[in-house]
Amino acid sequence: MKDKQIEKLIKEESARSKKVINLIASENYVSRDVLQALGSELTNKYAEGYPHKRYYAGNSVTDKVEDLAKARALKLFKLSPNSWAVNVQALSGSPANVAVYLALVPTGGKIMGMSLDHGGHLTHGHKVSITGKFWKQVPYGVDKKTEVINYEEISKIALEHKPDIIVAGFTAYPRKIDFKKFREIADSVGAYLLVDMSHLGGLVAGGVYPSPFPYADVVMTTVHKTLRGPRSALIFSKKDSRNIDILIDKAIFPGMQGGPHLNQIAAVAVALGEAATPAFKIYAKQIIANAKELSASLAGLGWRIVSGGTDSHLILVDTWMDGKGIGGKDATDVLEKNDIIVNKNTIPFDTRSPMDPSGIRIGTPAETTRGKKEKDMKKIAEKIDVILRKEMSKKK
Ligand code: DSN
Repeated sequence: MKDKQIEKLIKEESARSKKVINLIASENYVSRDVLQALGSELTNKYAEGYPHKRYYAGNSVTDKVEDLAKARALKLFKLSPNSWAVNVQALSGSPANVAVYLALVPTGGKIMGMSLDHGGHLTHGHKVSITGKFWKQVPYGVDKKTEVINYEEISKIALEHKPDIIVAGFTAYPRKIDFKKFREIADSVGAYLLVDMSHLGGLVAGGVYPSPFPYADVVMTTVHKTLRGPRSALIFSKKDSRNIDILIDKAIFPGMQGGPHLNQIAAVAVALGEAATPAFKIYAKQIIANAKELSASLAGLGWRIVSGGTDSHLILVDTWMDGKGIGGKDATDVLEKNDIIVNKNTIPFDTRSPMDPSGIRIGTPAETTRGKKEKDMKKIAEKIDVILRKEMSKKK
């Protein structure tokens, strides 16, 4: 590169990321092909609008890129273009969720989503997010005793508040979601069902996590987590007389965004092609096997795992353990000093603050991409245990 300052920083980040054990549940390592597409000339082109209906001339090639990304997205999740549409222009997960609400929920309407401290996302209606300012959140959480979703409770809340849309899908909930039950609850109050499978896209594509498509009206996923692609999002909508797909296209452009990032869309197409291979199915299976091993090993070493385990790529560890352990911030900091990267995270019914919560969130997609298996997870659990206990003994 001619820009030596930025070149140096890119190299530094590359070296940092290679040196550490990366357990951020929402991160991954993309292929060279994805990087190449991201760094391509496609970044130069303005293509406001949608394929074959653009506002600028010169889009004969970009139309093919976007058509290909859409076709691959539908094929990966075994969706017929007659029944499902997909929008590939959302820049990332948060704007994708906002676009869905903009399309389907009147301003001031109700979004029923999981509370942040129970594993939901800011864009599920939290008050600090635009989604909590333009719409009103009806929060739900997990059961205090089991720390898993109690569908009867969710049903009661829905009947009481009559939300316009119910969001199923989370950033820090480790268990399987019963999408059928969510459908029944949504039907009981006439609400749309949005499944935010941002964390789960690669697991659903790999066939190792239940598919939400038989039940949802809209399914959103980011591409950069378990799907191992560039930062981006896909919004799938059921095609029927409600015209959800048309409303969502309009919400993305011209509602919220301008020119799509065609280099990003090309990289999405590359990642979707990779996710359709048999090797990806093996990868997805290994992500979960690794998470289960990490969870069991940490539990065996005396750490409390929220909900007692995991069915997915992530686990929540209660490091604080009612004052007998270590706070989430201290745990994250000391692990980083030892080249293990996790994020501090609230646990359900947390009495501590989000800046220093009671737990950490740990995920296996990134290290599984690097070829780690169950035996490596055992060693990682032992390392985490030694580091945290040493820090705890210093604080006594
Ligand atoms: N920041 C993402 C995560 O880590 O889950 C969600 O937006």
